Amino acid sequence: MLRKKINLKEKDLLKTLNEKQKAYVNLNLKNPKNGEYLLTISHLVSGGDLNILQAAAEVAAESSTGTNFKVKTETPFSRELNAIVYKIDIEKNLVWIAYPWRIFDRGGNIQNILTFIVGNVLGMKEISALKMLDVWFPSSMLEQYDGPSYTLDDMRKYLDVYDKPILGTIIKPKIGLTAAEYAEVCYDFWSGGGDFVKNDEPQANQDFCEYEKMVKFVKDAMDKAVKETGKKKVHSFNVSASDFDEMIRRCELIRNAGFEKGSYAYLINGITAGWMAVQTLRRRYPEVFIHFHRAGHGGFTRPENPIGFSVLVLSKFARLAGASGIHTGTAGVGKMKGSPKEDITAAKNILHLAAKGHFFEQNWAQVPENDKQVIELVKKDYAHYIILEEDSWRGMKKCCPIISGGLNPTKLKTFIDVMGEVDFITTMGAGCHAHPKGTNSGAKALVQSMDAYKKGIDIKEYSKSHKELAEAIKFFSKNKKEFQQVESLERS
Ligand code: CAP
Ligand code: MG
Repeated sequence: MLRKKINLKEKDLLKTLNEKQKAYVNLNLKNPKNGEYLLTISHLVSGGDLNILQAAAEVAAESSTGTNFKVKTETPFSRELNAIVYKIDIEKNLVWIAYPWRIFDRGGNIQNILTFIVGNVLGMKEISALKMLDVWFPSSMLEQYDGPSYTLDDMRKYLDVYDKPILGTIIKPKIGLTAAEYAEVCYDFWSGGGDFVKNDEPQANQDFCEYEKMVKFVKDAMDKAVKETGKKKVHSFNVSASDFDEMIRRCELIRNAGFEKGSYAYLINGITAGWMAVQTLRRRYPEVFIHFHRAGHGGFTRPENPIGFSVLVLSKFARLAGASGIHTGTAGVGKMKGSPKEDITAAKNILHLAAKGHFFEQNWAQVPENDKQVIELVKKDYAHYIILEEDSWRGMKKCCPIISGGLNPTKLKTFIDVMGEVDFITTMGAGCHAHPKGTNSGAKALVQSMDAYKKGIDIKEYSKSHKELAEAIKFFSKNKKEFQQVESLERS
């Protein structure tokens, strides 16, 4: 009965379309998953006096071949490239749009896709809400895009760290330390047992911390820590810059500063520096971990924003672009807005070879449908490490969730329990450097918290014989709001 009613409504809505709008709607599109289309689903509320289907048609037009009037210059071929509204849910204000992926610039150009599908349409009068919730790439399209090259698996091999998160920090204060002071904090963290240090996202070439000096002193600090601990270390350098030449200059400076391959990563502020920067780094430096920091993403992704796109959409494009890792949020455990449904769904979709999104099941493998045996392996996904190890043609490598933002050693288990697995990098800034006894103790507390988790011992119990952890618990649990409950992970 329900279907009938909605059909009737759909039929009524179809009658309201003008000639131009009709060319962008086909609610009977046969098999949108035939490989011809990139698929999107968005929450859409129309603007002005348009109904949802009219507004959706206007969005499909503006985000593919059209504009506000039907033009005389259309051709039979250009009409073939129209995006098509192929499904709507009137009650939930949801619209599904199919984009012939041939309309996108050849050569794997991510910014071009986003310019189409979340470009002008976000500014149109015809909508008052337009939020892309999920996106689906057919395997026929995946092959056109780079995907990650140097991955978390490579970093694990380099660090010899398996079956637990890579333990990292962000140097704080966010900015203001001299190069020597900065390197000192790196040394304190690494010698305390930490694996991974990153520049904070605004750290660049400020006059009080000259880039060249920072790089050199970090190398000295790393060498000292490696020698003393016998463990490899990694530093992620922010290479976001004023222009590509300067970005490349910084990359070259780092790779010629004597660092071992694998001991450095390139951090790029993907939202403010842009997708061309992300892809330039991926293509020029396939042997380096490309670390996508997403500062500014909140303008598009915050759940209360009616216009933009989801963390899932941003993260899936980062994998397509070839980022080795992207921040995916702490699912509300840390300081940033987020939820398990949003952040964990994003993390799993970029980590695994097949994963359920908010609406689409994304398969990152390029395996023919009739290859049932391999499809089974992909589905189980444990073969991810094997299936791509030997047979890279079979799929797109993993992109590592980077979990940061207000975490501290007392929250590590909470997050792992929400995530349900440990294949990620975690970076704790204040969570390490606010430790009452300083960075080195902060690092030790983090390592101890991880050890407690691995042994299945409650951190309070474990802290009885580990003083740095005890001090961390005392300090961080002072602030009650820190323990705000994490929303349960609703199964989407
Ligand atoms: C974390 C951080 C990261 C945020 C980004 C900061 O510092 O360095 O940039 O994690 O958020 O500047 O806030 P703290 P997200 O560990 O001291 O919070 O990871 O959600 O993109
Ligand atoms: Mg930061």
